[in-house]
Amino acid sequence: MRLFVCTLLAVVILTVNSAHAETVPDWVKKTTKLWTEGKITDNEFLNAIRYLLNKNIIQLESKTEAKSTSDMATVVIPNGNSRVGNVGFYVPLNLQVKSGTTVVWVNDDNILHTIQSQDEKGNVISIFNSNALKTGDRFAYKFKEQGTYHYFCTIHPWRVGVVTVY
Ligand SMILES: [Cu+2]
Repeated sequence: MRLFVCTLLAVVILTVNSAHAETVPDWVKKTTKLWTEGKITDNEFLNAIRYLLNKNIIQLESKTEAKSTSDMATVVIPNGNSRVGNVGFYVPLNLQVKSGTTVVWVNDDNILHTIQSQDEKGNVISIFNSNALKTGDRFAYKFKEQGTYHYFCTIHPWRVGVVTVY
C-alpha cells in the first residue's frame, strides 16, 4: 500500500463575536491600552485575551484545509457491493482520470473487500493489490501511465471495476 503525501495547511481565524462585542469589559480595554503603551507585560495582556476566550467574547475558529501534492480521485465501495446481481457497483464503475492521479478506494460497505488488479481476461496481475479493507478503510494507488486498468475484489471475484487513465 502506498501512502500519499498530504500537506496540511492549518488556517486559524480569529473572529470577534459581534453579538458580544459590546461586552468587552472596560478592564480589558484598559489592559490593552496599557499593553500597547508598554506599561504591562505580554503575560498580563494575554491573561486578558484568555479571559475573552473563556467568556466566549472572542471565538477561535479553526479550519483545516487539505492541500494535496497530487491530484486525487475516489472510488467508493458501496453497501451491498458483495452481492451478485445488478446492485452495489463501484462508484464510479469506470473512473476516468489523468495520469499522475492517485486513486483512493474507500470501503463504505459493512464487510471486508479487497482491490486487486487484473488483466482484461480476469487474470490477476501485480500492479496493485490491497489488504482486506474494513469499513472506512482506504487504499490508494497512483496511476502514472495511461491505460485501462481492471480490478476486482478477491473475496467477491464477480465484482469488477475499471480505472481509465488518459
Ligand atoms: Cu468484496
